[in-house]
Amino acid sequence: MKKILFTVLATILSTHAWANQPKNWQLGFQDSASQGMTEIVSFHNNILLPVIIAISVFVLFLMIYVCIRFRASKNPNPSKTTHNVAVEVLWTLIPCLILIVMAVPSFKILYKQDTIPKADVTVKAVGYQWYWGYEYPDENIIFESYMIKEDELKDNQPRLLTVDNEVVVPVNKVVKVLITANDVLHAWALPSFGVKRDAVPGRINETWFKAEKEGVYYGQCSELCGSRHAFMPITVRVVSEKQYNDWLKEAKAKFAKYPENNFVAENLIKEKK
Ligand SMILES: [Cu+2]
Repeated sequence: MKKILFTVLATILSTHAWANQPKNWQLGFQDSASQGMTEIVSFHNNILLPVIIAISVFVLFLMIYVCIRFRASKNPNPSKTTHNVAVEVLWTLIPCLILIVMAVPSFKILYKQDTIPKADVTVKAVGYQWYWGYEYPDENIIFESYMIKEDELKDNQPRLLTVDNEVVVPVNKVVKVLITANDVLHAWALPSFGVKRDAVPGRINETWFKAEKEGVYYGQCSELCGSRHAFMPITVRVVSEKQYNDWLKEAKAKFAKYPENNFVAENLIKEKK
């Protein structure tokens, strides 16, 4: 009984408090933590999966039917028919229609992701071989984020996903992420937010998310970028507005890009422009 209770409790806790990371034997996506990802998951589960299953079952049925009905012993003199206009038109048109049915909602989601609302927080992520650099351009903050090695992990810190300096963002705020790289192609990807963009040297890509739940979220570089590609994880901690402001204060002291006066001067120049 105790064991059952514990399991139930553990399940409840594990679905509420959170670190969102891949789990052993996981099927499907990681839990969504943004509206964008919720839409992607719903598109996948409610439209794509049924269509894929229906097609697979239909083709399987046809193959089994053909194997039995037209086997050599049952059908010694096969038909020599090679063309049938009606069938050929149908098997071209029907797949086209299916693709269109899938494309419309898919484009809707894509365009929505592409329209970035007014940002509350801007974070710049720069891919390096092999770690991520982050900058909060409006806050005079810049830091690097390295993976924690396996033998230095603390309890509950997932292997290959934990970093020393996490990206911290407030919950329920629009976070715009500017993404670039300094050497080769990388990609900044965070499954729970439905976010994945290439980091291209000399070019800035942008994306956004609005995290709906506080917690820690993990992602990885998703563009093969060299021998330590697997060791440049992304960790985003979503916190309350107050905790975020506290973190900002701390981070400004710890990770200041310019001495305070220079930062003010820089902003004045920006405003004048
Ligand atoms: Cu990379």
